[in-house]
Amino acid sequence: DVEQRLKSMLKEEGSDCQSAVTPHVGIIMGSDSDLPVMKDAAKILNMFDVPYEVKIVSAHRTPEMMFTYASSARERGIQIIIAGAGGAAHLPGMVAALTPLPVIGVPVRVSALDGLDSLLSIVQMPRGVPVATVAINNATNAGLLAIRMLGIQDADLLARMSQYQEDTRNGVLTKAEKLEK
Ligand code: RP5
Repeated sequence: DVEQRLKSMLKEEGSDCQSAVTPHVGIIMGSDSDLPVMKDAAKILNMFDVPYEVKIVSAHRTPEMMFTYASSARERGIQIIIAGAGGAAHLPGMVAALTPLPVIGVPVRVSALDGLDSLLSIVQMPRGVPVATVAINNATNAGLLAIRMLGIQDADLLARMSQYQEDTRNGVLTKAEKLEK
């Protein structure tokens, strides 16, 4: 199943996968073919020790499941939904229409249109139904954005985000120094 596949993918990359009793973030995607992209969101949540769940939910192939998932997420304790899809990528927008929770959309590059189709399908939401859209295939940023949102109510998490930013900055400076030598 998808959680097992995610576990082995993350294990190969040295990132521990936690299975949570009460997930705070729901990572959903239209197809298991999105997993190689969407696993990067899980990696970030692992890094920050935030419990999450991962599910395949398709707006087109399993619309009833999408309805049930989105309309019950809040009462199950989910605080943020990260939704990835490619092509006619309706999943993030439809989920945002069905829940008051913040939804982060990840456009997955799948087709001949190089991901532009996915990006526009997700970002061009009508007024009143927002989806926070990250760059094409950038599930890492979806994970980081979720951490920042959760950090509003969690000072420790926000401090760790500041540390992450400092580490990122130091990484760039170290590379720059090496180039100068
Ligand atoms: C979308 O169609 C999925 O999110 C996926 O990105 C794309 C292709 O799905 P598969 O045909 O690979 O299952 O709904």
